[in-house]
Amino acid sequence: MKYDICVIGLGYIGLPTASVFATKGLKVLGVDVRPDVVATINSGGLHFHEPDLDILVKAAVQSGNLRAASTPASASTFIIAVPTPFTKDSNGAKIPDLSYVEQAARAVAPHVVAGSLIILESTSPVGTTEKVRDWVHEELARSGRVGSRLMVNRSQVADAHEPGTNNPEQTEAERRFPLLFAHCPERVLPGNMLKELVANDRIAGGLTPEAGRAAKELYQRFCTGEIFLTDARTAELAKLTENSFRDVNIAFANELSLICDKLGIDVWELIRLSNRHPRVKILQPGPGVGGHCIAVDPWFIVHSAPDVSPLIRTAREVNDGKPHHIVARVRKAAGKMKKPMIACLGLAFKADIDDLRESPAMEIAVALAKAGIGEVLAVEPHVKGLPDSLAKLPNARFCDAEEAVRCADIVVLLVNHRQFAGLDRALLRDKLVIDTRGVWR
Ligand code: SAJ
Repeated sequence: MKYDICVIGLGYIGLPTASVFATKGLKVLGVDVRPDVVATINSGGLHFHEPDLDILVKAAVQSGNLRAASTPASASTFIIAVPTPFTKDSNGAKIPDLSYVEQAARAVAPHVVAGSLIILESTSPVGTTEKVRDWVHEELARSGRVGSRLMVNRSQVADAHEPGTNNPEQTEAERRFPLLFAHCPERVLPGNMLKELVANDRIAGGLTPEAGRAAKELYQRFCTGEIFLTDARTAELAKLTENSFRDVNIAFANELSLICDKLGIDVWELIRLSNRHPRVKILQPGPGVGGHCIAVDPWFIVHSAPDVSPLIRTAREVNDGKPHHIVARVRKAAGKMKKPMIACLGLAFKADIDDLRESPAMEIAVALAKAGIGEVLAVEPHVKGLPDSLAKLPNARFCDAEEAVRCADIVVLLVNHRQFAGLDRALLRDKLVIDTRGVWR
């Protein structure tokens, strides 16, 4: 059977995207390397929490339009939505890890036909869509589907062009076996994904104008926002720019919180008042910046242009430094107490979700438990038990919020989950409270 779309990677982006296309009547094959994820989705279930996504996935699977599998199959369009984490080089510098994208590109190659559209949705460093094209063509050559002697050296073709522009020239193989490549980054906010997936404006960046137009036409099947055409490199940098913009702005708020701690000023009041200026809109400080996007993507810019990105780098460093500052505050609060009970309220990377990836709250709870500053009573209403990195430590146990606060000497509010805002404040009396989110002011 030939599918309309084959989506590689059924995570936070791939699964909602596959499901929404399926509910619009397209035949979608979702591919994931994890057999448990494939089985869960085929039974109409969900392997992570996102409001209302369960209903969408169930509807998509029950309609018969969405099926999950472990390997790709023939389709008109391939969407790559796999992780792009960073790794460290031998000098400790953060560098993008494109191995999942490469694996996905090579895996779809046997299933493409002339005219297939291949879309990279994963947030990626500038130039990755071109790499996807080259990996696919390498596989085509390797398998003999285009004569390998036709694979002229692409770098020779590229040399003739201004670096940083999409190269309009094609290799002979590309002329004989035309494929359309585009980068169409997502912009959905975890916790509000379904609404934003449909309503947000999008960017479709083609390696060729034709590829951009084909991608735009596809997303118009469900996207009610405007879709802007550009080239792939601009689209790649636009996505990184959006998340870096937010990171820099949060870093400003976090730096203010450090200044206020030093000067004995309430940072929340300061920001509230400053924001009454018509052109000032300061974000909120917190225990640090988490998640798999904002804490990662700015590094992709820094990696590709290190000499000219000191602001973006420093913002990352300010935000990454914030968890250490909170640990130091807890240590100071513990003072000479012997093994105090420390309630850590929240482990997720932000409010009302279950995602612990790159979570500063987790980093803080683990650091407190490891340092043996006290006994950590970890509270996270959106997960079932202690995550592995805490479970293996002797000084940590899983609690519900009320029990943790009752037992605690020090209460550290790390995530502004709705449930914590409603906590009986009388329970906080006589406790040392460190509210990193300004919830209980
Ligand atoms: N945070 C603060 N203070 C704030 C706002 C956020 O400390 O004022 C923290 C949060 O607690 C969290 C982190 O920043 O730890 C990131 O949270 P977020 O809500 O700002 O963003 P994400 O990571 O959930 O989603 C972002 C969004 N990007 C932008 O808003 C520019 C989303 O639109 C992207 O689609 C997503 O990254 C992504 O997938 O790239």
